[in-house]
Amino acid sequence: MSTTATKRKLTSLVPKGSQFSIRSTPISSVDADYLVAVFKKMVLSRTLDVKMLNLLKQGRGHFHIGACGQEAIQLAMSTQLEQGKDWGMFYYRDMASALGLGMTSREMLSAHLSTVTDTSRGKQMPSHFNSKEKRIVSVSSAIGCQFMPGFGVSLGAKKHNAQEVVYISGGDGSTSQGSFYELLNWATREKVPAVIVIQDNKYAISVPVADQTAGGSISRLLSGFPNLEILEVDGTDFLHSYAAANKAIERARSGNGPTLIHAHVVRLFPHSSSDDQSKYRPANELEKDKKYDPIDRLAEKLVDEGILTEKAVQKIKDDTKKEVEADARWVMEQEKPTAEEGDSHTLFEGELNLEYGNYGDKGEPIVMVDAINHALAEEMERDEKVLVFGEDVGAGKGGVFTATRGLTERFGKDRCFNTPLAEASITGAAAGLAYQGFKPVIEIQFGDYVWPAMQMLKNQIPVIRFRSNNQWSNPMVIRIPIGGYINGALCHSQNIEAFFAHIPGYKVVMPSNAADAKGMLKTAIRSEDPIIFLEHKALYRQGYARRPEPGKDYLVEIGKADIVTEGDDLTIVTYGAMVQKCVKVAKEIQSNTGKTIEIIDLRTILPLDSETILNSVKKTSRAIVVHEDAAFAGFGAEIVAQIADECFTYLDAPVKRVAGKFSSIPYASQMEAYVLPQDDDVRNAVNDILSF
Ligand SMILES: Cc1ncc(C[n+]2csc(CCOP(=O)(O)OP(=O)(O)O)c2C)c(N)n1
Ligand SMILES: [Mg+2]
Repeated sequence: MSTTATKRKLTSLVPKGSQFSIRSTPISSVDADYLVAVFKKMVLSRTLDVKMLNLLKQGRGHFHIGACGQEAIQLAMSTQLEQGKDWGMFYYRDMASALGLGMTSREMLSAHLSTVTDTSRGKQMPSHFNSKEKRIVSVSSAIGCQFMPGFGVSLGAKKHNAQEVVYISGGDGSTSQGSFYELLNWATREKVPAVIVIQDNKYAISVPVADQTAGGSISRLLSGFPNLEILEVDGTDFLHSYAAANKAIERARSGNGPTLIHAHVVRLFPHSSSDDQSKYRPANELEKDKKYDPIDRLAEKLVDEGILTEKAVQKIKDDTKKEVEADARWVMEQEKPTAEEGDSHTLFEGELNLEYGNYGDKGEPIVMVDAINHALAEEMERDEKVLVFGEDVGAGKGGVFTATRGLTERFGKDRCFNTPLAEASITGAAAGLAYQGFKPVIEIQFGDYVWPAMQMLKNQIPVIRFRSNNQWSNPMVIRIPIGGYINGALCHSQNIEAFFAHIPGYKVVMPSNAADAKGMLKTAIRSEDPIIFLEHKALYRQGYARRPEPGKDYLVEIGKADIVTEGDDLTIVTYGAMVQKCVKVAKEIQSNTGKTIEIIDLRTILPLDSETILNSVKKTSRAIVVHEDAAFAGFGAEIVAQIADECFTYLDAPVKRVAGKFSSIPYASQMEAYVLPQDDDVRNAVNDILSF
């Protein structure tokens, strides 16, 4: 460490002439004990980085990604927040942020060594911080995954009116993700209590900022956002960072809206233990960065001010090293999770304690879309935490299919509201609101437009329970109109159940009539898992999908198929809009041949009610699977495989699929009919298999 005699003259990392620059807080106005405590945390973070790298060299652990060089801004933010009240929506480089919010050295080392004391219990890589108690939402590896959930948490904070502040953090590279701009758009529109900190270490792995960001400066790029305060700081200078964090936190706490802090930092270690930065960074640049080591910079100030002596600084480093060594020994003595925990906490493992099947007095016949509307209204009435939002769902239109009509008028626009036209925003906000204890019931306008949300729908929502070892969860309902037969062409006809059936962490539901839709939606809203609720558009107002309206206590169990007709000669497994086709054909066949067909309406795709299917096939010895989506790699393939596995010796005929062609859906009626399964296809298959 340098002495006063060799004091360096560093120019600020903030570019000259920045319009967002802010004055540093004078050291004399900050409590000396606080500064020493911060310094210790900085040293702890660094010591942990070094220790983990050493453990790796010894063959202990598999991976390291560090905060080295970025500790000052992280601690300036996190130590000015209130532990357990404010929120950390971090990324993997935030070790000092996580320590600042109260996570411990033992927790960090436990994550490195995947022991039972790791807060993710070995599910996540190290530095994927997680602590419900400290309100640190389990970090994803996926860049930008924290942004929209961070917005959702801050929207929830605003709804709770709890003066909570949400610290959302990311790297310079992460600002190229669409979700970053989606965050800024909605956060500034809502003036949520968020502090967004971009830790600009000039590289995204090997890609320099100049190749990443238009004009080379993220803060300059954002200057047009209304309600957004932008501050640009030298993030290696603690007191400069402190000033910005202080101002931003104060602004958020007092309800004045979000701040973006553009913090210039240095990445002193390679991107990760899998990287060698000397291959792409010039040696003189690496040397120069070392001069900006935030630990040296703060130490120098503390010594200059007489708050610590150089000896005391050294003692802090030595003592911290001893503590970390002792913690590492302690962690090495902890047990490892069992192999069988490897797929635990994929879904909620407790009891829902719901009573199913209580239809009540039969009401007037009702179409499916109205049944959905009534289920939403009843559940919003029952539980004020239920929020309904999406594109066009709010007052006036009530959704393009009218499923949410009247809800804003009845429950207010705090509970049923329009969102920006951005599916990643809708799903991401829902995730954050769920962490805040709300029950989001969101609408994706068409299944065909679910794809912009896939980062949230694959890497965040279904996996948060698993990766946080059951600390965080995302109970919510994602309603999605799907399906063809409406001249909807390529982008208003898609069937998407097979995609979601392949993602652990969801339940996937697809009702075929109004009563099931109402009962299953109500169950979904009372569930603890994220539920993909697929609504076939062609059924919304279909006469044959009408049912007498069940009462408000009617719940249908998710995961239980319905035997629509019993039969002895053939089993048809189907769901959604195909159920009616099968019922029609079965009736004809029975009246023509006397043969009886057992039709199973799955109602739930995931978890699959294999038991009902297999028992039926063992009874009838013949099976056909009918669905609208393409046969190739469609969901029917799974059902057929299970029948082949379990029922081979019972079968009297091959198991056949009736399904769509492997094609996009065309617009013109004759071509749409050619691509999608028709009554004749079902009839022919039934005749083939019955006569085999
Ligand atoms: C969506 C996504 N794409 C690619 C990656 C692989 N990846 C991991 S870190 C990283 C660079 C991130 O750079 P930056 O945001 O500047 O953060 P830094 O690591 O520099 O702190 C990349 C490309 C990823 N994790 N997620
Ligand atoms: Mg970077």
